[in-house]
Amino acid sequence: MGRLMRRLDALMQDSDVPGELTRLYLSPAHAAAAARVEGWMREAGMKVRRDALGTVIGRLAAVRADAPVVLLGSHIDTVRNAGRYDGNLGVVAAIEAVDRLGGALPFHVDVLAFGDEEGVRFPVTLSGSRAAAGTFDPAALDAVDDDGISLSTALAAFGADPAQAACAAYERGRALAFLEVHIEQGPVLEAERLPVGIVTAINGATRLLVSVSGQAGHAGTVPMGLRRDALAAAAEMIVAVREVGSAQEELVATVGRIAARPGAANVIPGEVEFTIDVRAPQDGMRHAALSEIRRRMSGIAERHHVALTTGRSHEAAAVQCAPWLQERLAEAVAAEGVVPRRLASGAGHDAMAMAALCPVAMLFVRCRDGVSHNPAETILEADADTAVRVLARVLTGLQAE
Ligand code: HGY
Ligand code: MN
Ligand code: MN
Repeated sequence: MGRLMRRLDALMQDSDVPGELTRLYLSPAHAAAAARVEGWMREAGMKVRRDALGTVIGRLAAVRADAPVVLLGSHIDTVRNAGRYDGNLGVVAAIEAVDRLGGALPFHVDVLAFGDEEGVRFPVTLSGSRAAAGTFDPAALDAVDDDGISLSTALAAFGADPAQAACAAYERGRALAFLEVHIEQGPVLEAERLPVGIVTAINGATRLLVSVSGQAGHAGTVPMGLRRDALAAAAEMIVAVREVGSAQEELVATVGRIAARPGAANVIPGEVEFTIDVRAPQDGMRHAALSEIRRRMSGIAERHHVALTTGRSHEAAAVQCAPWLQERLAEAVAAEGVVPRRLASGAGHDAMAMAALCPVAMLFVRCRDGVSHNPAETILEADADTAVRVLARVLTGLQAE
C-alpha cells in the first residue's frame, strides 16, 4: 500500500467517536487531523499556516513573492459514521501532487484543508471555503451546536481568532484557479469502468430546518379527532417532500434528521423538528420544488391544527466548473490513457464556495457501488494515483500559460 492510502488510513484514528469515523468541525478529532495534515504538508516542503476559520494552508512558494496562486484542497471534516475518502482524499492527493512537482512553479500552490464542508456540528456549512473566498457571513459565528456552543466560542477554543475571519479571504484576482479531487459518491464512473471523471457542474442545494408545534397529550385519553399531533403531521410532510423530490428526474429531496419531543411512547408528540435537503442542477428547479414543498406542508399543518415554521440553514447556488479548466483536466486525463468523461455532481463541495473567488474545477475518483457517507466507502489505490498524476500534469501544464 502506498503512502497516499496509508495516510488516509492513518486519518481514521482522528475520530470523535471510537470505532467509527466521525470528525466534526473544531472538535478534538479535527484538531488531531489538522495537525497530521500539517505535518504531511511540511514533509512535502510546504510552509504551513492556519486561517481564522481553522483551515490548514500549506504553500509551495513560487520564486516571486508577488506571484499569483493556484489553490488545491478539500475538506477533512466528515459526516457521522463516515467513509474515509470523502474530503480527505482531496487533501491528501493534493499534498501528493505538490510533492511530485519537484520544485517551485511560476505561481504559488496552496493546499487547503477545510474543516467545515459537511455542516454537521453547526447549522452552517462551507465556513472555511467561504472565508477563503471572501463570502463568509460573520452572522454565522453566532450559530450554535447541539450543546449550545457558538461557532465563535468553538473557534477560539480551537486556537483560531474569529475576529479575523475577514482576513482569511484570498485577494480577488490573485487566485488563478481552485482544483478539487473528490470521490464521485455516485455510480457513474464505476458503471463505465473509468477511474476518474471531470465535473461539469455542481448541483445547487438548500437545507431547511422545519419545526412543527402541536400539543403534547395523553396517548390513551385524547380522541384521534381532537389531537394536535406534531409527529403525525410531520410524517405526512415527509411523504410530501419525497413526492415532490420524485417528480423530476434531476431533482432530489431528503429528510435526513428528525427529533420528536417529549419522546415517550404514551405521549402524543407536541414538538417535532426535521431537516429538508433539496438539490437540483438548475436553481429555478430547486426554488420551484421548495415552493411546492412549503405549499404542501402548510396545507398539512392546517389540517392537523399545528404550527409550522421553517428556517434555512444552508443555501448554495448551482456552480458551473470553468470550461477551460475542464479542458485542462480532460487533456491530462487523456494523457493518462483514460477517456475523459464529463459528469455533474449531485453532492455539494467546497468548490461551490470557492467559485466566488476564482474559476473552479473538480476531478472525481471512482468509488465502489457509488457508496459514500458510509463506512463502506471504498476506492482503488490505482485510481487515486491516477488522480494525483492528473493533478500534477494540470499544475505543470498551467505554468505554460
Ligand atoms: O451534502 C453534501 O453534498 C456534501 O457531502 N456536504
Ligand atoms: Mn460529504
Ligand atoms: Mn465531500
